[in-house]
Amino acid sequence: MPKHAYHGQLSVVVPVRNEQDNIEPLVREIVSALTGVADFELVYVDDGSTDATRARLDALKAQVPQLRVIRHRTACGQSRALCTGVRAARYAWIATLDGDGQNDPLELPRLLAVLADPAHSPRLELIAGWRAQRRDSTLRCLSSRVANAVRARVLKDHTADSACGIKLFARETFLQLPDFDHMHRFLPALVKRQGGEVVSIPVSHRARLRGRSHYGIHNRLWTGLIDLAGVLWLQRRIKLPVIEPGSDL
Ligand SMILES: Nc1nc2c(ncn2[C@@H]2O[C@H](COP(=O)(O)OP(=O)(O)O)[C@@H](O)[C@H]2O)c(=O)[nH]1
Ligand SMILES: [Mg+2]
Repeated sequence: MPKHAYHGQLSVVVPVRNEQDNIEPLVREIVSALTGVADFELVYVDDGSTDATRARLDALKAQVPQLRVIRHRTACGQSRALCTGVRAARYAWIATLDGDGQNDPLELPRLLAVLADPAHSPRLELIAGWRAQRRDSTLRCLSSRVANAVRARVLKDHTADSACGIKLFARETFLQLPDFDHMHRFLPALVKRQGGEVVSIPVSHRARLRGRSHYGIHNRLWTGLIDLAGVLWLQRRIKLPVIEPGSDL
């Protein structure tokens, strides 16, 4: 029996900041991708957007009964927004994807199929998307490739694309992870650190059609290097007990 059983119920958490024109198309795509596949709720976390994101979400709630909206009064970053959504989620398994439409919601049923396969390991706690063909600028693709190579080498997390926005994971697992800004880029290493298994699945990736990216070289590369050192330290400072059978848990 897997530690975190999947019973066909899924919470989809989408962190967004200033994505007004991406809200409606993506909500509709997610609903159509999951209808008949899972019993789902859609939790949008609006991280202090200053555009019409909130108004668009509120307007959609009347039409999409699965939609819940949580709003941070001021921006606290993507990791915190994800965390707020996971805490609020009702179901034991969480899917997340970028709110800008770069991840295709049709990949969600593919990730769920991995989970539904009875042959998967009982310790499988994270299924991570892997953008084999990124649709971003040459500079972004190149910097992502270098960052992924350095991270995989330093952390030995055996993950090709740690920061891919589309992922499926056990809620309880996520809630046990260390909580820091930018932690969402290190989920595979952090899940493995506490004994969970992770698989990467190649997923499609799309160009951003509306709005613009929130990350640049400064907040991706330099912050990323500091975070890498932090995650390495966390990896070295964990001790996982093996609980003796017969213990009164
Ligand atoms: N909640 C929250 N979400 C963010 C923030 N920055 C980016 N995002 C969301 O994270 C996703 C990916 O961001 P994006 O700027 O497209 O990054 P890129 O695809 O890596 O260039 C999108 O859904 C953004 O709306 C933030 O500060 N807070
Ligand atoms: Mg993007």
